[in-house]
Amino acid sequence: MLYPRMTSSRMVFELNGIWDFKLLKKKEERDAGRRLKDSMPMPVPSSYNDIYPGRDFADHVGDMVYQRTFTVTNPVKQGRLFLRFGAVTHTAEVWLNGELLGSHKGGFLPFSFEISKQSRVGENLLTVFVNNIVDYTTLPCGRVVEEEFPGLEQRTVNLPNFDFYNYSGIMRPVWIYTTPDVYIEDIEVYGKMDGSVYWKIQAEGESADKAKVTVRVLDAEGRCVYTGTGYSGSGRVEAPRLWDTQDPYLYRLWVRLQSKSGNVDEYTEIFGFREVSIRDCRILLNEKPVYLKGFGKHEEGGSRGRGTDMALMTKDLGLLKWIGANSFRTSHYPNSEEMMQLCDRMGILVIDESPAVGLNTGFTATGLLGGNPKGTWETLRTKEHHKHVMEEMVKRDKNHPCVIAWSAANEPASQEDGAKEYFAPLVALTKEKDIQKRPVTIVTYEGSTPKTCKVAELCDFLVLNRYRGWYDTEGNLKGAAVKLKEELEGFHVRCPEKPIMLGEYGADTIAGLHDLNARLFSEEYQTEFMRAYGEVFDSLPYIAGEHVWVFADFATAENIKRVDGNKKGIFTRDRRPKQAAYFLKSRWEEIRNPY
Ligand code: BDP
Repeated sequence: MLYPRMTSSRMVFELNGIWDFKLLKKKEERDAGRRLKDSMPMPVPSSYNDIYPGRDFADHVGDMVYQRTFTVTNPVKQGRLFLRFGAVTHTAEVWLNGELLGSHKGGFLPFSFEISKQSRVGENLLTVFVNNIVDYTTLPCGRVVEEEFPGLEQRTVNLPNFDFYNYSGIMRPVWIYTTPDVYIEDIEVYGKMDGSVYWKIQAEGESADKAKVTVRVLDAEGRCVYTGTGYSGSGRVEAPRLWDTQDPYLYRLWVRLQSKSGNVDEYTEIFGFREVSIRDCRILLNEKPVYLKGFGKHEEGGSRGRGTDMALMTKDLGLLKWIGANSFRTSHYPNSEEMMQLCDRMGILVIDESPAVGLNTGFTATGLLGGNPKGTWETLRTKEHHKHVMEEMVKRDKNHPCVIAWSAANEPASQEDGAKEYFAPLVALTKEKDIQKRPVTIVTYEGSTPKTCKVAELCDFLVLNRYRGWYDTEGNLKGAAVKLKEELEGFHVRCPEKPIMLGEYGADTIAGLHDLNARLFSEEYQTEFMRAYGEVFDSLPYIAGEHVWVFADFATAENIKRVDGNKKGIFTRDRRPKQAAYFLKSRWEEIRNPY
């Protein structure tokens, strides 16, 4: 799916800014064709939750509505017009001038509608109904519970099956953009180490299959280094400058499509020449082993919640560089497109994770919110949606050189019967859709051991989340290290060829709390925790990476295991370093790649 870009044949207009907003009561009457009454101003993009005070406001369960007008001018009406959302969490129903355009399910991926017919020159009324419920059909998963207390009104509560606040709303940018009648719908481009470049163009419009396609590969200075023709094909660039973490050199594929009737569409897609592979317990970038150093990372902070914030995302990647990290996992949902573009540019490796978190009816990270005694895979109804989401994610992110692997899920019930049957088709589909055949993984939790895990063989590399020394063996890091090592050895025996990395390990830490005896919650304990895990990794040659949980403190649902959110951040929520940041910085600066 192409990012909206201005080209010689396309105009792009942002619809970001202050929209009208209203929370809707159950069964409240709606009229998408009229201006909202009693609305409040709401910034887009942002999560709506923390913008105004009030617990009922922030924790609203169900529907809300966003509305705005925009003006279309005559020149804009010449070609085709599209409306595109970066992400609306979790479902959106979109109306223009009182006509339903369509709906979209899944809160972290883009979608668009053609509005050539429904839009008019002059003022247009755009209305978006948003629903934020998570249940056994959505990704992420949750439960809806009707709470009843004598003498009180019934109350609907939505219990997330995951450990992050259920931020929602129009969280990423909104645009309208034009294209000619016959236009480029999608581009796939892959550059390999030997300079071979493969492309595939998808076009739409009358006799689109008869249009003439020209492609050019441009280097970073804009010099043309290859020209080709055809909807799909391959060519070769002499001695390409490869993309890697030290030198994230980017090329562009310029595409020109000329229809039979003579209309021309142009688009330029960014890509890099690089290869990812796996061999002998190693993840290889351009045939050289790369040890992954970094974090699981939430896309959030401050009063905008998960709303796209270019300053915050750039600062975060600057901090990753500062600390000596080279990678992160987009835990637990695809991050914004702008973030992926920035990672391409700054040379940060990304494990791109789907929003499939909480697929576990017997477990949640907080140990409090889950709890359905029935088997996960008989209970959940996410399978078809999950396939759709994996396809959408690959479609959106396929060309990014920064994406080195796909994660199909975080901490599913991978030890339960039915897990293999659930995930095998998803892994196969992901591979089928990705011409680069990037590695696929399923991130597993401690309930899924070397003996009980049912999905290890499906994964190209194993990513394990472990909290020895925190959720068990707490305060006893020597004991924790023994347990951790035993388990890693167990997985290595089971899958001797596969790289193994930690996807999460961490300890809640209150910034400013110091303790000479390195007790739980102190900055010293977090540092010692990192040291203990580091020693285990260093003693096992098949460990291919370490992702600490978590980059920065983050908001969660209210519960007694969280004091003002999850505090396992190496940085605070406002991005100040805790003591362990300096330990990790010196450790990671020592671990040179390739190793
Ligand atoms: C893991 C989850 C992560 C949690 C973390 C924790 O993958 O989302 O935030 O535990 O407990 O189980 O901090």
